[in-house]
Amino acid sequence: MERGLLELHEEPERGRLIWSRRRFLAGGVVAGLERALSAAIPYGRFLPAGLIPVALAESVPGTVIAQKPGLRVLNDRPLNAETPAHLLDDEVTPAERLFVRNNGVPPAAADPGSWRLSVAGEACLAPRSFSLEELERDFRQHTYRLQLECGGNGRSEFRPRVPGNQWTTGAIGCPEWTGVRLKDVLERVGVRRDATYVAYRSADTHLSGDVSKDVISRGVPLSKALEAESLLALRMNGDPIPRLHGAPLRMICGGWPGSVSGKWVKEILVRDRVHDGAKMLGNSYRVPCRPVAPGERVADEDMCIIQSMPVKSLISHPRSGSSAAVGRPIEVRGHAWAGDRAVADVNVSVDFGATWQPASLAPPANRLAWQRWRTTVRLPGAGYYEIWARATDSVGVSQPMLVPAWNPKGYLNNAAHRIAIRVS
Ligand SMILES: Nc1nc2c(c(=O)[nH]1)N[C@H]1C(S)=C(S)[C@@H](COP(=O)(O)O)O[C@H]1N2
Ligand SMILES: [Mo]
Repeated sequence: MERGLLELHEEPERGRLIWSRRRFLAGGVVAGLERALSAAIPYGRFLPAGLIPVALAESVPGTVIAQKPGLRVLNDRPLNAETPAHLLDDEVTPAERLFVRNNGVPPAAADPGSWRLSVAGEACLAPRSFSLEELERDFRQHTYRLQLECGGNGRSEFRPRVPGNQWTTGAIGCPEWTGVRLKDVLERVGVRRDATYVAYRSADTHLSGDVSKDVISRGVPLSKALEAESLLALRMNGDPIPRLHGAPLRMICGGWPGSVSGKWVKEILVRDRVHDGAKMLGNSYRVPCRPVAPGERVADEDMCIIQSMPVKSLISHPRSGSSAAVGRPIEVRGHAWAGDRAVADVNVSVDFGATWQPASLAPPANRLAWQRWRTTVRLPGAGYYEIWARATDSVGVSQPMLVPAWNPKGYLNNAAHRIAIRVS
């Protein structure tokens, strides 16, 4: 079972072992932690009261999927699986390391030769359909690396707990997508002046078996759909899109919650209003427009649709829980991303946030692609350490150290990533 970092607080036995009731650090608390970790904590004096060491909170891997060795399955109906951070070290996420988030049952393997995309909706001037061959032949193909992050990535850390897949940090990836620009297709059909939203409908089927129900049908405002990087993708990493990831045709709008990037797309709808398809309303992919108390019930009209995802980073190397030799500098690297924005800097701490050192940060391969960062850290002696990484976006917004604003479905947790390292 998955465990959030905070869950150990709720386990009285372990909690007593770790923290005194008074919740401030007595020397004895660090000693207790050192016993639990079987290691000294050289920076123990900086350990924030109440913080559970990552090494004590990390979960055991669950079941795996054949095509995706190492991924943790969170649910097998519908299939949902996340990628451990150390398997996200590639610049371009390979298919076998991309998380899977299904809301329903994927369609059976489709024949790309007979697949048709219909483009319609009340604000579409000349509705028509396209074969995939027409999309490839009659439109310019564009290739971009685009981040795909589930809006619920990090959900497992919200308290009180919220329903849904208990993602830790692994519902993120940045494959390379090739296809036609949504903009070019919309230009071909023409859109009315009152066009406001562009949405998808897909071929997957509802878990209830009711074929009249859409599993999920979401979209983006016209302005996002018209961006150069918004694609109807036919290929992922140079190959036809894998079945689990939306073969043969998928909408991709990078930097927004993954749910706007429809898989197995059959229809594009140009709407004259905010799209009202499945999972556009209620608590789905919406958060309170203003902060609420944890656990509070929020009225429908006070919920706002998630747009750009917030700034975030991941430590993809070294692997959490690994060991290093005394005196050896350690290369630390990962990726950082910031939704529609770029990342401005990434800082790393090895002393529980007392001091930070800047990492070098590469520019994105293109807009909406994650950015590689790296640095070298020195750990002063044997013992237990945590490496923390924290990114800041182009307008100066940083990741929080703690879980941000609670919301009913547990979206947008961009708290800084922490890994455990033992030096011996
Ligand atoms: N048709 C369809 N599209 C979908 C989904 C789905 O269940 N059905 N899941 C969405 C969600 S919530 C996410 S996070 C991404 C996940 O993409 P992936 O499974 O390729 O990683 O696809 C989105 N597109
Ligand atoms: Mo998602």
